[in-house]
Amino acid sequence: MTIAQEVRILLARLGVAESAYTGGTMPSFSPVSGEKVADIVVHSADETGKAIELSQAAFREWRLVPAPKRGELVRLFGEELRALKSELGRLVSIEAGKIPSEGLGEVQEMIDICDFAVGLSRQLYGLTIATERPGHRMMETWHPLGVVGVISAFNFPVAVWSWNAALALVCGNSVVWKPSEKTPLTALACLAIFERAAKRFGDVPAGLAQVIMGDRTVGEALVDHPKVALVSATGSTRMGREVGPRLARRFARSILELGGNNAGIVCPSADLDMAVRAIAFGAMGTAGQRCTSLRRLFVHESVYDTLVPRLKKAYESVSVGSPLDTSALVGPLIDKAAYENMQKALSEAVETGGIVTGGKRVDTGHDNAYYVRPALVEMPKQDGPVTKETFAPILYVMKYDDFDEAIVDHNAVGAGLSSSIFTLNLQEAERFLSPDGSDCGIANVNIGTSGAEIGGAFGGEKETGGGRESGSDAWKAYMRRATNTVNYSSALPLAQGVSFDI
Ligand code: UN1
Repeated sequence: MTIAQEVRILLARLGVAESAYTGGTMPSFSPVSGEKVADIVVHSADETGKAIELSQAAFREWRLVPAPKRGELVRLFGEELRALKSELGRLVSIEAGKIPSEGLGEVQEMIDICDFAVGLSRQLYGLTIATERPGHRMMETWHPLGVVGVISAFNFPVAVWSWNAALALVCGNSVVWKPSEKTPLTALACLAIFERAAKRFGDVPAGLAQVIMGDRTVGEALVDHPKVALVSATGSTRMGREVGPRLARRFARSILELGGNNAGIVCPSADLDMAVRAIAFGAMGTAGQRCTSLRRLFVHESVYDTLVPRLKKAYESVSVGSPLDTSALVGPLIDKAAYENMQKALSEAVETGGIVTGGKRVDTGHDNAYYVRPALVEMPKQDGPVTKETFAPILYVMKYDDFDEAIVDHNAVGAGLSSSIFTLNLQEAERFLSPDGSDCGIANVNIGTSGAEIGGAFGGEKETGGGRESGSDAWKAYMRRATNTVNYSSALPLAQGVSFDI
């Protein structure tokens, strides 16, 4: 069976109408073999506008449904996802090239956020605040916000949408999703699964969750539409630099989840067995195509000559191959451009004095599929390509002798998403988590940079964009806050002691 044939079978099981992915103008490819698997029907800017109008109408109804009842829809969605986990996980492997456990893991992340959002639907708490006036009560109320636009990237084609959608829906919003052009099929599948849940729920307003397909003109129409209250955008810093100001211009809200150039520090006391495994998964897992992938490593000089050879061995032995019919741990890069960017970064690294292990293309018999051996690059210092994010499995390794300097170098890049330290020394660990330690949104001790749980707020600082999604109180970004003061006395005392007697 060809991949295209399997895609058809999976999409039929997932409930996607054939008309959405045949005869359209946007070809969709599988990075596993490079073959075309579908022709997606795209939306014009006009159709995007209509989808947003429908979403606005759905929002007006949905915001009046009690939050725990909204949670019931998300609970049903989680149930449908559980039932179709293997099909959707497989489609993620086909479309994004993830190995099976990571494809399934992504769907698990969707299920987990649904569970989280269901609980949240009974916990959209506001504070009661002490008022300075007698006979008054002050409180805050959280209200639904409006149409939430979601722009997602190819590397987490289903989980990132669900972090946003599950929260947005329990918060009383409607959702319009513009997926990556590289992963439209999984988006169609998510919507079809959602529709099953909506049918079981019964009274869901039409257009509560929608997907719009197309290139950046569709994304721009979403970003610029006056009825879209919030856009949550995941992608490159370059994309964020365009989206952020456009939203700010019309005072719309944004959640920006942009690039990462994540680092780890390996200290003299580190448990090296643990560090090797964590570094291997962080840097080579998902073929280095997570925004949380480990890209820079600072190793103390006292352990450098023990750790680095062990890492090189892991790099030389890791299996690279098809995620569909081998047990390889590293699948393909998403496309040719990703491969070329990787090679460019590697040659820049060599020009800057780097020594490369790995990095070569692996021949799988598919001309249009791009498999590479992950690259470990020993660098004399943090320079050249090390300071930029290259979305590929490249790990730059540098030696340090002074902990304070290692922290300074750790923070000396544009992005600020994820970070980790490997140490058994309490002072180093706590220092890394302290105000003058890691400047990232995620800082871990004895855990790699990637693979965050949904329960925490996810996102980062500086060029990563500052947005937070998923757990903790990230839900607040999807609601508007009203401060309410009620006077239940028969006097009218003014705040700040002001008198105004007429
Ligand atoms: C991303 O790469 O855009 O922490 C998201 C992780 C995953 C999410 C990554 N839970 O690696």
